[in-house]
Amino acid sequence: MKISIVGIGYIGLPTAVMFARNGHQVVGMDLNQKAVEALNQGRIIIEEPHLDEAVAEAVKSGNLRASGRVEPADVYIVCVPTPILPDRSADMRAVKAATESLIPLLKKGDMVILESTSPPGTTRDLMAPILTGSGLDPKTDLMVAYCPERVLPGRILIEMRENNRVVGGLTEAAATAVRDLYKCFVAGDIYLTDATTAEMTKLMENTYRDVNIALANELAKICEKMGINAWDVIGMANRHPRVHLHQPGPGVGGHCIAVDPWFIVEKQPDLAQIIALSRRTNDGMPSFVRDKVRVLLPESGGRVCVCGVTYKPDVDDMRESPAIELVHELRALPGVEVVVSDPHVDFEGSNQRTLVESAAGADLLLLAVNHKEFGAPDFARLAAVMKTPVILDTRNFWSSLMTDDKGFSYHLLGSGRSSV
Ligand code: SAJ
Repeated sequence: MKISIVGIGYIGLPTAVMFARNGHQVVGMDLNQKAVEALNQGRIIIEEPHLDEAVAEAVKSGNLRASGRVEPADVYIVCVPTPILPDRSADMRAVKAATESLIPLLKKGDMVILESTSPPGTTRDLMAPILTGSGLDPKTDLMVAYCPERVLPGRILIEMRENNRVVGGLTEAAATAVRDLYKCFVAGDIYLTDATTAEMTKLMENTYRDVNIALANELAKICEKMGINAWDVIGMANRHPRVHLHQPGPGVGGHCIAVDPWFIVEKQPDLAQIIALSRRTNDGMPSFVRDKVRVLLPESGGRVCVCGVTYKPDVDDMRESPAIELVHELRALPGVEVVVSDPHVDFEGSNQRTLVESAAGADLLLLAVNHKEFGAPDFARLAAVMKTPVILDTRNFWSSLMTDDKGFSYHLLGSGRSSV
């Protein structure tokens, strides 16, 4: 089949590769000219393990290319961003524009699939009415469905193949047709439902994680007050066969978990109480960490070396990163200076110098992101170059390395027994 993918970012591009590998003719469309040029040369402009080789191979095979406009096809897959607006409602402009761009191209029997994470009701109430503009009936003339991705950045190519999927059709026939299409590369099970149920399912998966992380962050604050260690509590509670507490940290980032729960709140603000409170709890973590830093620094201020600014370890993605929010909040404190070290991104030259160079003269080393490069630093050298050897570890990444006398005053987020 000929497949047009609208949006070749973190999800659209790997999806395009999967279909191209399996014999379909795929054209990826993007408004970003750089993404289009790169793809046509078999290159990528994002960081994701093995995606570069997979793209190069698919382009070479002749099954994948890019274009600056949507091309006529049998299947249209919309993978555009749905960011959040300042009032915390979903910005659906890209989905709307992408759907409108299909109107002149649609013919009877075509499939229209939405993958973008969207508020419940989007496929039925936003897309379908736009699609009627083609003169075709979205229920009887087209196959319209919502088919969300569930892949974890860093493992996208593996999870795209292996994860189970949910397909929500505007009709049963649409859900079945879309399942049969995705079967060419999905090794997991594919479950069929209606579009709105599938949209809510996608949002609840990330909301479940957000609420669980909020619970861990609340536990961290409670344990600090009570002089115990939240990481020990979590480790032991998780030995229970039906308990899976998540991990505290300086906040929740990324374009999914920090955003998606608001799409439920938007629809049912009076009912979505735990969901909204969890979002606020996690959004409050950078300020909570800032207040800890203030206590650990000399009264007049000082220099903080922040280790890691991406939204999670071992990725180059800074979207909604709580570590960046933390940097801004620290800088708003009088007399506080911040230097960032991060080998994965260039944030004010963060990847141009070593950790030891970044930490020189600092009063506090703040571990914000547990990148593998920070796994076993040379603590002796760090202590020697820093002005005051103090550590605040927000990820429990270094506690096991602090057994010998490393010359540091070590503080752990979520632990009332802060100094080892
Ligand atoms: N985090 C914690 N504590 C934890 C786990 C994560 O503080 O115990 C933080 C991370 O540091 C990060 C944020 O949460 O800032 C999100 O990271 P993540 O690894 O949990 O998730 P994402 O955003 O990279 O990917 C999620 C995944 N969803 C779930 O696991 C339910 C992925 O499967 C989805 O496909 C993706 O969102 C998406 O695109 O929606």
